[in-house]
Amino acid sequence: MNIPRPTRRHLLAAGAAAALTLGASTLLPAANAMAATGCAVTYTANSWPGGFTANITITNLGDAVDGWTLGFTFPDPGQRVGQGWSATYQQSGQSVTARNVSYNGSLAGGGSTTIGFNGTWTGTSNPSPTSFTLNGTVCTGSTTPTTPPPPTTPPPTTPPPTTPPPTTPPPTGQTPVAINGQLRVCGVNLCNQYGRPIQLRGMSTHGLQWFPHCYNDASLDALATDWRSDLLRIAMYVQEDGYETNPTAFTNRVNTLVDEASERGMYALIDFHTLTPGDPMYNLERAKTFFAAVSARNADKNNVIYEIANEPNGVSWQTIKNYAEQVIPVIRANDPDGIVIVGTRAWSSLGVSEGSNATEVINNPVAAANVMYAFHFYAASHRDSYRAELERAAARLPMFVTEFGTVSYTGDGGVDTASSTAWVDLMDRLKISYANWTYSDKAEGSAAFKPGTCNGGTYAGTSVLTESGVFMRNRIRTPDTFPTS
Ligand code: IDC
Repeated sequence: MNIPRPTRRHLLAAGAAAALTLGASTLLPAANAMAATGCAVTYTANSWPGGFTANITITNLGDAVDGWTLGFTFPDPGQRVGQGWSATYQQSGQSVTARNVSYNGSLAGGGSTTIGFNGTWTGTSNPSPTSFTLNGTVCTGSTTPTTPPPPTTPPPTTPPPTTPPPTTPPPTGQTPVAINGQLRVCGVNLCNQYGRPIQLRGMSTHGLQWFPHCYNDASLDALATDWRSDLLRIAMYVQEDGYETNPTAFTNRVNTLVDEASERGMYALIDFHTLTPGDPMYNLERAKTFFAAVSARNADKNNVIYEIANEPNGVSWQTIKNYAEQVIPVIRANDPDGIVIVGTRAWSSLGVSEGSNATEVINNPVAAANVMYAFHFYAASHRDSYRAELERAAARLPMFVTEFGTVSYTGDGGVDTASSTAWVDLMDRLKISYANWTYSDKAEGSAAFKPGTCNGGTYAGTSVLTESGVFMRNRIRTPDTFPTS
């Protein structure tokens, strides 16, 4: 029998090191198009006490594959995959599988792709996996050793954005959705269809049950074209005369507003606005029912983001995480690439307002890909210490400010211009997306419109705006700088 000799190839690994790889396993029948017949993997990890970021470059050394699964085993039982990007991860014990996402499933012979994840570890070291499989075939590429943990503070790791999908055509329109397309989380960033980090800036509705008349063609036109908003957050209260009183009507109302945002090229952030009670588990079944419906209805859209619990309070991060890990699969079953935003402890303050901090999330992230974490603040109540914690967290977690006010946490009172400016500057600098509370005419300081505005037909310009509205419109309507390649 004539067994072909394995061919030897060199692969230049990212960075300075060159890894010698073997294109082996040519014994597999070529007829099996889904089997990789040879592969090389380069695994690099930056570690700090308790956490790490891993990047994995997969090179297909055999026939082209259409769809792939990478398998590997962590050497240490304390190693866990957290937030991942460019692949869907599953972990069972120490075994991990990473499946391709839609844009990187086709790997030509000789083609490569890079995926990654943030992870946690508990042992005395954080060893790299040493054996990888691609569609069941053992890869013979070498791995590079894990960087030894630095003694104290973790490095601010911002994993590089993944290679953009090669075939994305230039945008055909100028709206935020036309330019950016389907978003995904990459490292700690929100990335557009070109794999480049972006920031979305926009407004939140008030409670749909109280201000239905504020969301109409004229007001949404003004939001899209006069404010040049990138997104509309649709705040659907669950209690307080909200969803629980008429699930069908509120679901329909949310879907209609998703359509209105879509028509105007804005992203739609569907907010399951839990507040009191603060335990999201109280609403678990309602959340599953609601998100099953809206994710099925909107699965084909590329502009929908799901916020599954507005402001958990009085509950542990573990409880919130348990809730998220039950609701996310319901969404993913219908809309696999939709981004999900998870509320954090203490009114989405990353725990700070209950004396904790972001470490509880960093060390125990939600076990799902394409997830971001919510941070909320009210500028007249929350200042330097909250800003510092958001900045610290944002170096390690994908953060999204799904709600903030320029006033006090009551939603009322005067605008704190200095603090609001510091906050918006910070979010701009870190490319943290945000939605301001509220695009409504309620007689309270946080509302953008003067009382009575929603009874008339004019929403554009500044004459209808409050001090908060003028401030936010000025900040939101400056040109976006979305990268397109
Ligand atoms: C407030 C509204 C206020 C309303 C109240 C009802 O501004 O008009 O009467 O809710 O519960 C949040 C919440 C958000 C609050 C807002 C201001 O997410 O629902 O809205 N806030 O208090 N978290 C911190 C502040």
